[in-house]
Amino acid sequence: MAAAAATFSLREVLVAFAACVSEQRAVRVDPYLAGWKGLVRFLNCLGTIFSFISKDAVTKIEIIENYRNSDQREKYLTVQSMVEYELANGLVDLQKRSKHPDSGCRTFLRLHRALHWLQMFLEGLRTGEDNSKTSVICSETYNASLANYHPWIIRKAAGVAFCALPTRNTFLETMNVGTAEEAVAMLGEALPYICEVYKITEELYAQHKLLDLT
Ligand code: 1PW
Repeated sequence: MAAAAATFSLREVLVAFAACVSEQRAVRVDPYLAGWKGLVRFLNCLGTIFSFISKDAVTKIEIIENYRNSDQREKYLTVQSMVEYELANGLVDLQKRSKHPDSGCRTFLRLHRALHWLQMFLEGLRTGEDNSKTSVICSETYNASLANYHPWIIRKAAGVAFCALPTRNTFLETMNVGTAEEAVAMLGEALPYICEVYKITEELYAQHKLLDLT
């Protein structure tokens, strides 16, 4: 764990998200998953209490990776091509989860919603006071976003995990980007990329009425 923490830098995550958007404003799946894998490593550095959170993200990443390794891999190159392919071939359960419980569209939507939380959380961290509590920033942003999609039991467990988060400065140092000031500067540089990836995906899902997939 300590060795992983020493070599891991949150910068890798942000570089991956920066590589997501193509010239045609398509969201590339591979760098998106690479960004998420980095996030999972980061969550694991924060302690075992976060493993229930990272476990679900790992499951979702693997489902989409399997599509990327299947015969249909080209269809899953971008989020746009995935949506087009799955909708055109009736591979998405639009009403309720039944024949296609793990469609790419449904699975990706879970990561997309979680990314919104991450975006708000990192923004709160970036603009927060030196001595502000990470646990408060984390739970406020969670309650305003992802919590709306979670049942009570998960909200409760998440709340317990957040209490274990260190103070803002320690947290910024865990990112392994340098000093707290350097980490804040990196966030300022990188957050617009995450916002862009989020915005494009949100618009695509809204356009196809996929934002409520169960
Ligand atoms: C320190 C801040 C880091 C933010 C990382 C964001 C990771 C978010 C993952 C939250 C997962 C909580 C536990 C699992 C819940 C699932 O039920 C839920 N999954 C997600 C990603 O929200 C919904 O998936 P499901 O049950 O509809 O397949």
